[in-house]
Amino acid sequence: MSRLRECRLYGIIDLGYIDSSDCSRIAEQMVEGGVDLIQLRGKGKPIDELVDLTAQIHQITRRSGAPLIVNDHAEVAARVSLEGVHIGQEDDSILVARRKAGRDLIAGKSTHSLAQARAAQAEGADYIGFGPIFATPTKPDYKPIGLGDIKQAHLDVDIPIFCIGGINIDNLQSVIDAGAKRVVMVSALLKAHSIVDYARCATDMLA
Ligand code: TZP
Ligand code: MG
Repeated sequence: MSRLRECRLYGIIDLGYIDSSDCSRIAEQMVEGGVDLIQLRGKGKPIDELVDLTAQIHQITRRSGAPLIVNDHAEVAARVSLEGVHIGQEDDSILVARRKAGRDLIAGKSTHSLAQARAAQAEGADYIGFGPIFATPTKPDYKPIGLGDIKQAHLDVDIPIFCIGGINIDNLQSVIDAGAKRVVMVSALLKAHSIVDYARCATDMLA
């Protein structure tokens, strides 16, 4: 998992923002821009479609070495070569997700408080998402937790922490100043005029 510690920018290919037919092109651009870790998030999409898309994206990510993570569905990992699964508070436990995948892959967990961050580490998560830091249209029902707990999260938890939620180039420095070493970007990256340039700018700031 040492590779995970080196990751700074986590990009999510969210099918709520882009068409399935654009997945490969976007994965290419993320890789070119230096995105370190890539997730496919396809809320409500059939498993067969997620299997096809992850297989396509993995052709691209395997060349750069960026781990590919599938959101929610560990069963996809049982059918496609990919590196990890990301699960939420209401999803399978990490144990169940690993059992469904049938192998010991990277397991990430969404957390929305310091207590959940500590619990995820105790449960065996390899990394956590921590947020939403700011309000976000990608998860409109979640109350933002703000910047105040980021430093404490890094004291409480040893596994890599990726701050998430409403993060973009304009507010990234404030997130870094609050103690973040790693961030996730979804809409900011997917809506950027140039994903490559946007990602390069973010990775430079996080270096
Ligand atoms: N989990 C917490 S906030 C969030 C997720 C999946 C969405 C982040 O999306 P964006 O567009 O970067 O705010
Ligand atoms: Mg989930």
